[in-house]
Amino acid sequence: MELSRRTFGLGLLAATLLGSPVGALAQGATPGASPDTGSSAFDGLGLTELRVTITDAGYEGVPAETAAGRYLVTVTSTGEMGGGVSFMQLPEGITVADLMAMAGPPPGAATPGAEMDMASPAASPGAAPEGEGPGAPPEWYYTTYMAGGLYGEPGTTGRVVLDLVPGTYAVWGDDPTAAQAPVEMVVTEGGTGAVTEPVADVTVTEVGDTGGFAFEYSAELMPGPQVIRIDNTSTQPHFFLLVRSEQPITMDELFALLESPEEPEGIIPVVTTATQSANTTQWIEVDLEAGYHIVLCFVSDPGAGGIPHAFEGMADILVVGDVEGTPASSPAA
Ligand SMILES: [Cu+2]
Repeated sequence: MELSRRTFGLGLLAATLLGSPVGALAQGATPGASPDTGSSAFDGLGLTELRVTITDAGYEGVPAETAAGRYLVTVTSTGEMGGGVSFMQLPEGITVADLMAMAGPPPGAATPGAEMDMASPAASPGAAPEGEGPGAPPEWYYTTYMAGGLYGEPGTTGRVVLDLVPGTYAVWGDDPTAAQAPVEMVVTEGGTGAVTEPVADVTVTEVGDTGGFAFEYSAELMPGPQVIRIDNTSTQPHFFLLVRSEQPITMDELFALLESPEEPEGIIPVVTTATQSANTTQWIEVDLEAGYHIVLCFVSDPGAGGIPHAFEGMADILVVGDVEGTPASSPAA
């Protein structure tokens, strides 16, 4: 499973955080994403609502057809594993079945011990497979419309505001190896819902072109609840993975962690969006503790041998709030 995630462009840190028992354990020990409190900064905007439940087998609440427009998507994860809800348009001739096959057979799948070999440093994200190799996303992945979405840790509810334009979508886990079966959803013309813009506390702009990408921040992230707007103005799709580090961490230590075959310790999931294509915007809400945070994107760059964006500039360490003199793991005052 991690093998396929890796060949799809995810590092071990992400593979560990996205749906592994370790991520779930960390989540249970020290909640990152907040349990549903019932209220939301997105309330009262008059947006069309879509409530999606992630189970270990698939999705509930995804309509076969819905009208184009701006949506408030509430994602509730009730299974043991968690999973993603990603809204990705399928190009003509591509079906949801094709989607799950697009990772291809894992290289060396027939070789006993292949999984162990993949855990060696030589197979780290820094030595990512070629963009055109088996398991690389297909070309259309970089041009199709992806509205974004949210990853749901087990037992949590999260909200995201995104735009659904007309077309045939796969609602899926943002990962060909995800446990959840993808669902097809047709978005028709003529939505009449509101197109209100949520008020954002911080805008994160994803910038760059093949070979170099970055997250730019309009303001510092602060402890407490806030809305983050994410604009992708770059030339490739991205996701926004935010985790908290219980210990202070440097960029050198972060990259050592990304290269390491060891499972990371003291890394608490906070929020992970589904992948959004170029020229899209989505809004998420987070409730942050003070402390060291890490922002990453692992979409692979086909123009640079399939290297994950994290190694092309999309890796940041953000100090949220005042952590001087207090352990980074302390709750926000
Ligand atoms: Cu990216």
